[in-house]
Amino acid sequence: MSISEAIKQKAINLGFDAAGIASAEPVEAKYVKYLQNWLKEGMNAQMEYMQKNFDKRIDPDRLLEGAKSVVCVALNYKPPEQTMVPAGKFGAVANFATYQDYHGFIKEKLFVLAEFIKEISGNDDLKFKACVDSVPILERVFAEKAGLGFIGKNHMLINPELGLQLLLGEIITDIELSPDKALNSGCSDCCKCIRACPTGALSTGGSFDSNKCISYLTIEYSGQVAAELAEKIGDRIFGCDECMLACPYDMRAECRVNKEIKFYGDRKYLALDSVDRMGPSEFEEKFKDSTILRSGLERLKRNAQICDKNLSGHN
Ligand code: B12
Ligand code: SF4
Ligand code: SF4
Repeated sequence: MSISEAIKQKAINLGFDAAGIASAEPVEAKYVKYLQNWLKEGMNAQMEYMQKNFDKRIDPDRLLEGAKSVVCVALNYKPPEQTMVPAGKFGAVANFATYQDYHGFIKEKLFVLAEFIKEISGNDDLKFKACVDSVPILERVFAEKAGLGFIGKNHMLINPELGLQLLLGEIITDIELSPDKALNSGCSDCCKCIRACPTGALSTGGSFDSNKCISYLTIEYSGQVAAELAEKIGDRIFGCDECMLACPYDMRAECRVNKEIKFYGDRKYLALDSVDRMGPSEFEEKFKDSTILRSGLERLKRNAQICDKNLSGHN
């Protein structure tokens, strides 16, 4: 088995559902242009961090000098069971947030994988950078390049077998590995996700407007949500899965295999009155190992009020 194959096999043994390798060359010009326009048009809304580190986002060498390869991994989090919608006033949490915070979970495994790469390549001086979400790198573009899937019209990285409820991570390293080929697959003439998006954040022209995205509004945005958007949030208290759940690739996807990442079925629906009453210490205790903690109690309470209004039928 080649070193590259052994690394991918190790990633699977560590509990990832897919692994692939991309060269660390800068991303193609079409992606650079897309990102430039996206930022110029203010599609990043108030996520100022997206305006920073442009060079790093498109070129791994800016993140790790001498970068040669990017080992990309994906973790399937499609829940094995559907939680019943409880009667009463509850806010729905996006599936990724019904697990323990994935950032630490994936990063720990990437460090083990990096140690393995050092060992198998016999290179003690190997340089690497482990990335999950917050590192400025276009994760979906590298995952696509590494053959893990294709980028759909909902902008998600879609693997034909595993679907799109996938979390991504990467190891940028300075050793030369054999790159995989990108998949030859795509959405063809389907547009289900665009029709399913409650706010029109997605367009057939390929744009993605964070200003309208419920995931952005409920997780990242801290101001008051404009009334016409607030009513479209419905009962979504944290994140949004609509453009994924509408996708045929999700319907036929396998469910999560990894049983190591902690799943909290009871976080799928949060009682709105209990969020309203929640104090800081209860919030920290309940969500200490959750991505919900990062957004803070104030935002969660604001979202609960929006959901409450929507469920009461007046806005
Ligand atoms: C900022 C961000 C957000 C923002 C903005 C979303 C967005 N579409 O950019 C908000 C808060 C809205 C968000 C929401 C979500 N996010 Co988010 N987010 C990120 C983050 C940190 C950066 C993404 C980014 O670079 N955006 C910039 C824009 C320009 O990127 P883009 O729309 O994907 O477009 C690029 C390519 O896809 C491609 N492209 C796309 N369309 C087209 C069309 C044409 C014509 C061309 C040429 C190119 C092109 O070109 C662009 C490159 O420049 C990444 C982590 C990372 N470091 O990458 C996670 C990440 C993308 N998020 C993730 C997840 C899970 C989500 C949510 C599902 C969470 C939820 N359930 O609420 C939603 C999904 C929303 C959606 N449909 O995209 C996962 C996605 C995994 C996957 N399978 O794809 C990531 C990779 C985190 C991770 N490590 O797993 N997110
Ligand atoms: S996450 Fe929700 S609001 Fe955002 S693009 Fe997808 S369906 Fe639309
Ligand atoms: S719903 Fe259709 S258009 Fe949207 S990502 Fe899935 S296959 Fe592509």
